[in-house]
Parts: sequence; structure tokens; C-alpha cells
Amino acid sequence: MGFIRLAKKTPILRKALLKLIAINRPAATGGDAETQSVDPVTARDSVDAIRSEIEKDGIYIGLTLDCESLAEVKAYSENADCFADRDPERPFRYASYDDACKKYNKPILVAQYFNAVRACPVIRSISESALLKRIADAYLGVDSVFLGSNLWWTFACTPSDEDVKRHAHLFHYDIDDLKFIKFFFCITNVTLTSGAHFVVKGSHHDRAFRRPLFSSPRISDEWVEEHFGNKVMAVLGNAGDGFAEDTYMLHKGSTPTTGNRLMLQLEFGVLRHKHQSDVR
Ligand SMILES: O=C(O)CCC(=O)C(=O)O
Repeated sequence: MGFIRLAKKTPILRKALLKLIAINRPAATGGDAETQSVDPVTARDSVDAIRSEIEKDGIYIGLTLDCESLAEVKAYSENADCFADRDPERPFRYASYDDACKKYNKPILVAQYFNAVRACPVIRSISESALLKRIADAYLGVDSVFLGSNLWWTFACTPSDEDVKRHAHLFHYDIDDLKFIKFFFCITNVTLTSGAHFVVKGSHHDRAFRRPLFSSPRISDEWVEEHFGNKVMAVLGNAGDGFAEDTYMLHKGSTPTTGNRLMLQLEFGVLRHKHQSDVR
């Protein structure tokens, strides 16, 4: 990870590396090839339009997960263990949330499922979506690699300050790879009070708030409001709605007050590594 951080901080090095990788591994598909008839994901716009919107704003809203896949992910979430605070020692079933909070002696803010691609066939098929791969290739400019899935609950509760920070409910940016893209799908309805995701449009191009090499910055709402004002946007959606985001931009989750949120995320990058894997 140290190497990725160093390259991200050094635009010339990052550009050169991306060029080298693109020569060795050119985008396999790119552009608007035929859409697979069984693709679980569809988009409102062409791959080229999606790419240029992410390049400009850092985010594209307009993906949809088909109803069957949505129902299967939901069913899986009810029948498998999720893990409080992403801790493999703290499993529980969604239906037993209250008992789990008692058992682990805290209001659980976040719980993730592990090994989702292996354990849930429909998540595997979403991770293999030809459309997602084409968007990733087009945006990253290389034959992209699947880095991992993340299916997680964000619960309506009153969390500790430490959990708010740890679980990314303060503005921050990710440094997962030289260049990377995340696809998010709302598995439950996401409203302003049930887990809205916030982004600062266009901030993936901005270097002013980047911090020293090895710090993991969390940036206050006040600072973001003062510097970016009208570029802050809440991303909401109905179950099945999805968006693509370069989370090198400033973004954050929010703590729900009226309903729990279940989100599925699939990430693609350029380097082959396991830092974003949910395999435990
Ligand atoms: O929960 C969210 O909406 C954002 C999560 C996030 O920013 C992260 O995991 O890095």
C-alpha cells in the first residue's frame, strides 16, 4: 500500500505507471460493445458517456441491478452471517441485530459479509458483469482487474465517535490503487435519513486537501462546506439503483436514523492485489 500511496502523491510517477500498464494490458473491451443479454446490470447511458461523466464529476448515477439479482442478494443477506465492525470474531445474523449489540456490548454501526463472491452466486455474477467491466476498462484505460466485493449493513443507531470515524462517516478519500473505480448498488432504499452517501463532485481532481503520505485523513463537514459548498451532493436511491464512483474524490457515508442500509460494492483497479478483498 505504501507504494500505491507514494505513486498517488506523485502525478508524474502515477501517469507513467498507468501508461506502462496500459501498454502491457490494454483495455480488453472498451467502448460500446454488444451488451450481454444476461447481464444483471444495465445503465441509462453509453459506456463512453459514463466514462466522461466520471472523469468530470467523479461519479455516474444511472446503473440498475435487475429485480431477481436484487432479491437474491437480499435473501443471501438474511441467511448468512455478517460481522460487526468487519471483525471475523463477531458474527451475527441480521435478524438478531439487537442480541448482537448486547453480546458485543455496543451499538453496531457497520457489519460486513465475508467471502461474498464465493458464497453468493448472484454476487459472483454481478462481479462478472460485462457492462461493469467495460465501464471499468474505459475509465481506468487498462484491462482492469476485479479487486473485491463489499456487502455491508449500516445500521440506524447512535454510534460512538470512534465508530463514526472508523466507518467512514466523515469525509475522506480512498487510496486503494493507482486508479480504481467502485460500483455501488443500493439493496435497500437509501434516503437522506437511511444511509445517504455523500460526495464532493469533481474533488477527485483536487489536490488541495490531500494529506501527508501515511496519514488517513478524515475531513470535517465544516471544512468541506467552506471549500466546496454547492459541490456536496447526497446520493440517494431506491433498492436496485446503482452508481459508479472514483472514491479518490471526497466522500462519506452517513449514520441512518430511520432505517438500516444494505449496500453492495464491487471494486476494479489496475494492480493485482488483495487489499480490498473480503476473503477471510
Ligand atoms: O458508507 C458509505 O456510504 C461510504 C463508505 C466509505 O466511504 C468507505 O467505505 O470508504
